[in-house]
Amino acid sequence: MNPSNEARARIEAAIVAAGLTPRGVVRPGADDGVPDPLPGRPARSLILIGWRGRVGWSAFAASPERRDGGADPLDRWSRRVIGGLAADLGLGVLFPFGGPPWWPFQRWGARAEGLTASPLGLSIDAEVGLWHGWRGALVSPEDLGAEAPPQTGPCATCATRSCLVACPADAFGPAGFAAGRCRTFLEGHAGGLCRTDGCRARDACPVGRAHRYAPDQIRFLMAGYRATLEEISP
Ligand code: B12
Ligand code: SF4
Ligand code: SF4
Repeated sequence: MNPSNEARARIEAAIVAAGLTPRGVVRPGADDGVPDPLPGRPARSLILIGWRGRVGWSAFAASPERRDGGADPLDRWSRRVIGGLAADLGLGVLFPFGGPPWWPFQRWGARAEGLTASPLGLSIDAEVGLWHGWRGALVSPEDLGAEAPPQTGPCATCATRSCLVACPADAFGPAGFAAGRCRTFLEGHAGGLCRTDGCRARDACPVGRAHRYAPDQIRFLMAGYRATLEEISP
């Protein structure tokens, strides 16, 4: 194994041991604005980290942060676990939360795994569909490998586009996602199914059904999403 493959394999093994999933490599350019991971040593690679389908949820579900009743448990857990990996491996770390400004994780996901954009604004993977997300990225001064070629996105050939018609609040229009419409609907009496079973639009996509999040995962994320909506449009 050449040294860069060896370094990547070591980092990926540590991510898997922490219960998370390595989500490909990005080679940051000047436009990405990624800070040097070590003084005087520029960033040459990002390793994205997240969950694909249900993989990753059980590590968080068993964590003290999930049960301690404090604010932002998932973000605190991500900082502890991924920040811990960075410290152990001598790497830098970035998170998708904590903005604005926010690091462009969806754009990085397109480069790292060839993911494409769905009409919902979520990125879609040919295997797990819309059921994935990111929890952080490790920043390395080493070249850890190439970015991925684009996938053949399932949306390009999707005849039904069932995601777009499934939202009872009509929140997906020509101008993009209308977060205010979603919020008003979600908090009303009729929003019960979205609150308990998750976003109807995300759920309507036929791709990657076997990877749909676990029911408690969906409820937890929906509660967090409602709190965020309240923050951005009180
Ligand atoms: C802010 C935010 C929101 C806001 C958006 C409104 C606002 N006021 O800006 C609100 C609260 C409404 C929201 C809602 C949701 N969000 Co949100 N959100 C974010 C956050 C924190 C920042 C987005 C951003 O502005 N990034 C900055 C720009 C520069 O980044 P970007 O990569 O270039 O992406 C943006 C655009 O440039 C464009 N884009 C450009 N190039 C490309 C290429 C591809 C392939 C794609 C798909 C998009 C894309 O899409 C992005 C717009 O969000 C991201 C995390 C992150 N750091 O990206 C999560 C994130 C986008 N959200 C996510 C999710 C899952 C959701 C929800 C389903 C709720 C939930 N948490 O379960 C809903 C979905 C609603 C919808 N249909 O979009 C996931 C998406 C995972 C995926 N499969 O793509 C992310 C990545 C969080 C994560 N940790 O994984 N969100
Ligand atoms: S329903 Fe079709 S258009 Fe919508 S996200 Fe799924 S594959 Fe893409
Ligand atoms: S949560 Fe419900 S109201 Fe909001 S976008 Fe999804 S389907 Fe529409």
